[in-house]
Amino acid sequence: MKRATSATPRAGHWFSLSRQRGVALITAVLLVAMATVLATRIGSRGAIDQRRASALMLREQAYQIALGAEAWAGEILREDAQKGQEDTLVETWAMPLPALPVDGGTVEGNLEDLQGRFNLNNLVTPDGQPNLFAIGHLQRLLEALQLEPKWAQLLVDWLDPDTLRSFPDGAEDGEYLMAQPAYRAANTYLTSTSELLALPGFGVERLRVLAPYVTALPHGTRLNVCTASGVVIDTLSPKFREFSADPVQLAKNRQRGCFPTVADLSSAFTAEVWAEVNSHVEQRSAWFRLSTRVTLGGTEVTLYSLLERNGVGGSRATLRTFGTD
Ligand SMILES: [Ca+2]
Ligand SMILES: [Ca+2]
Repeated sequence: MKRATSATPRAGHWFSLSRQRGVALITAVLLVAMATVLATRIGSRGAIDQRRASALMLREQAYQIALGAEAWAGEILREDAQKGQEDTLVETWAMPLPALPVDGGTVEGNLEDLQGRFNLNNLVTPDGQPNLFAIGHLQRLLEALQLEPKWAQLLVDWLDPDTLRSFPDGAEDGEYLMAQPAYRAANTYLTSTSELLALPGFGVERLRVLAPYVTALPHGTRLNVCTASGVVIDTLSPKFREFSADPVQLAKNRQRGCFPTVADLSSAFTAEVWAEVNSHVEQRSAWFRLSTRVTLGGTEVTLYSLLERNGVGGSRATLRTFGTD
């Protein structure tokens, strides 16, 4: 009995020792596992942070290069202004800049004369009145592009300061507040042609068709007939189809400079029509859009700059957007 009682504590001691060793071993294994997980996390976080930092740096670098290209475009426009008042497609500014090498990548760009497009903000005068000439022009342009002319009226309501719905095709707050989610008419000028998407049911497909022919400049710009598309010139007046039928011929005629000139148009229109068209066309431009694409490492930055050239040739960016114009 004595032996048996003395053997029990010894066996207990052995079990307890063995359990302690087991616990120590598990703790050690856990500690190693935790240290490994921690080290891996720190390592991968570090690599991600490093990649993020270098991507941000590349993007900033690309943006600075694009700003450099913008300054260069301003210089081209200034030199162009010194050569004469006219702005045509044979001038230096109209030549696209091919991809040029920069440190670690390339930069390319092109300038477009936005006064060669129909200015949507011309639809409403600064005192809030509809501009009948511009409305007629846009209606004809829409029809020529196989789109419904009603969008001109809807856009007038979107732009004009009042909340009186135009008849028959207008829409004001009453219509927009019924939408899900509800919104209101802007009742002010557009800053981007993409705002057309706010018109009820306009849709991306119509925007894709119309976008190359329209722009959103301050009210009152004239159409530069030296750079405008044939269809934008032809729709200046009803039943006038001179330049849209053969775009190849139009481009050929423009290889020698401005075509058609304002004088060409004055003789093409009847005196009555010309009296109306005359004050809406010219042969020069003050508004250009620069598209710059910078590729640097794996980063690509596209910058759109709206450039306004003043009377003495200096230009400034009045709007900058990334990715979409
Ligand atoms: Ca010029
Ligand atoms: Ca309105």
